[in-house]
Amino acid sequence: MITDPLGTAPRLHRGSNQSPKVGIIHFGPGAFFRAFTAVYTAEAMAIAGGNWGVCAVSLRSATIRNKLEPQDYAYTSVTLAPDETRQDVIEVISSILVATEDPEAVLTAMAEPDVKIVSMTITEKGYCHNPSTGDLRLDHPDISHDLSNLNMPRSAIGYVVSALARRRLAGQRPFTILSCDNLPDNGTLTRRVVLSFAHAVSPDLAEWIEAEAKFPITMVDRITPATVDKDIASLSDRTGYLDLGCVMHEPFRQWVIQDDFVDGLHPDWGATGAQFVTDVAPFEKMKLRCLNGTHSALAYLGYLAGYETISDTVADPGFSSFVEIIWGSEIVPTVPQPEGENLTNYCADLKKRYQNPSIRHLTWQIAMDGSQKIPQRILGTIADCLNADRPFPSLALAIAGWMRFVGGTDEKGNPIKVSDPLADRLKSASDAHSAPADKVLSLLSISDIFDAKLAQNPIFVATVTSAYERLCQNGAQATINAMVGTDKVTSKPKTNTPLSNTSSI
Ligand code: CS2
Repeated sequence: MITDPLGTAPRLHRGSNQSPKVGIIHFGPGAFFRAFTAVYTAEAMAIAGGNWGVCAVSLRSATIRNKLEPQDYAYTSVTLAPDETRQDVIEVISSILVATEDPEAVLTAMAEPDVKIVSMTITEKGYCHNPSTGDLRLDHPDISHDLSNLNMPRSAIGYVVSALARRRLAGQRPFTILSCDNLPDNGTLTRRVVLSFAHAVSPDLAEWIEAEAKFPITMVDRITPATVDKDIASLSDRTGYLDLGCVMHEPFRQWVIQDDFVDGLHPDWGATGAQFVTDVAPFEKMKLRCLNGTHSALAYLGYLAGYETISDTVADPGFSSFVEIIWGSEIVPTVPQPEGENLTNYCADLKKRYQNPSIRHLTWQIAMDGSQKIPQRILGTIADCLNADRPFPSLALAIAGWMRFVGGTDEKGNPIKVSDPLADRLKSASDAHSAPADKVLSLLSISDIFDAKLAQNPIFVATVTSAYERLCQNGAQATINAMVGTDKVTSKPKTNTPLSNTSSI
C-alpha cells in the first residue's frame, strides 16, 4: 500500500470566518515573509487593531497560492528552539495573486486607496540592479519588458512604478515602499531603482514619487530554512491537521525600521518588538556582515567540506573556531556598534543560533545567488580591512570557497547545482582557464560583482589566489583545520571522503 508521506489529516482552515481588510500588498510570499513580516503584522493587529490584512503577490509561481488557497490563506508559523517547538496559526493573509495570471488584478489591488504599504521580500536579484554599483539594469530583460509594457509588468519594480502612476493620475496619495530584503540601505536602493525606472517612464512621475513616496530602510532577521515534507508531516503528527504552507523558523527575530512612512501610517509593529529608529545603517551593517557574511562563508566552505547544514558545519571544531576567528579578527573591527547592541554578545548569540540543531538550514540554500550576495556580505568588509591594513585571510578563503563552488564541481568530482542568475557567466569564467591563479583573475573580472578598485588591488588578488590554491590542493576541511590549528589536534570522525579528484580545478 502506498502511504501519503504528508499524512491524511484534514486540511488547516482559517478559524475566523472573515479575512482581514487589506492595507498591505506584499511581493514575495515565500517562507521568510510568512515567518517574519506576516507574523509581526498579525501580532500588531491582535494588539493594536487596524486594517492591515495582506494581499500577497507571487510574481511568477503559483505554488504558494495553490498550497494556501485551500486553507483560506491560514498557515502555521512553527518556532523551533533546540529543545522545544511551538506553533501559531497566522491569519493575516487575505489572498494571494499570481501576477503572471492576471497583472491587471495586481495593479488594481495596488491602486486601492486603502493600501498604504507595498512591502517586498523578493530576494537580492528581484531589484534588477547591478550588485556592485546599485544601479538599475535598464538592460535587464524584465526591466526592458516593463518599460514598454507598463500595464503588464513582470518585475516588482515595474509593478510599483505602474501602480504609483495610477495613484498619481487618480489624485491619491502614494504608498510606502518597504523593502525587507538583505541589502545594504535596502530602502535607499529601492528608491534608486524605482526612481530610475520612473524617470525612464516620465520625469514628472519620477519627481512626484521622489517628493511624496517613502522608502524606509529596514533590517530584517530571522533564520528560516525552506520547509520540507518531513516538517509538514511532523507538524501534522503534532497538531492533527495538514498544513502545506507551514513555515519553520528559529525563536530569534529582530526588525529595525526607519521611521519614515507616507502619512506616518503603518501597523503598530513597535508593539510587537520591532525597533523604530532614525538610522538603520549601523544595525544593517552589523547584521549583513556578522550574520550574512559568516552564513555565506560557512555555506560555501561547509558545502565543500561535505556538510549539509549550518548546524552540522559549526559542530565541526575547525569550522567552529573559524567562525569565531572571522568575527573577532576580521568582521567586528569593521562594524560600528549600534546603540543598545554589544557586538561580542551579538556574535556569541549568533553562534548559538547557528548551533540550533532543530534548524536544518542547508548550506546549499544559503549558497544560492552568491553573485547578488557577496558584495554586501563580504566584499565591503574586505575593502574596510584593506583600508585599515588589517589581514583578512578568512574572508579571502570565503571568496575562494565561493569561486570553487561556482566552478560547479565539488571536491569529490561531483557536479554542484549552482543556482545563481549569473551561473552561466560564472561557470564560463571559471572554465576558461586551467591554472587556479588564472581562474581567480577571470572571476574577479566580473564587474557586476567586483568593483574595479577591489579587483585590481594586488593584496586582495594575492590573498584570494593563495586561499584558492590551498583550497584546490587540500580541500576545505584541511584548509580550515590548518588555518585554525585544529590539524594539530585529533578532530572528530567525518562522513565525507577524501578528495578524489582535483583535476577538475
Ligand atoms: C541567509 C539568510 O539564505 C541566506 O542567504 O544568509 O536568509 C539568513 O538566514 C537571514 O538573513 C537571517 O535573517
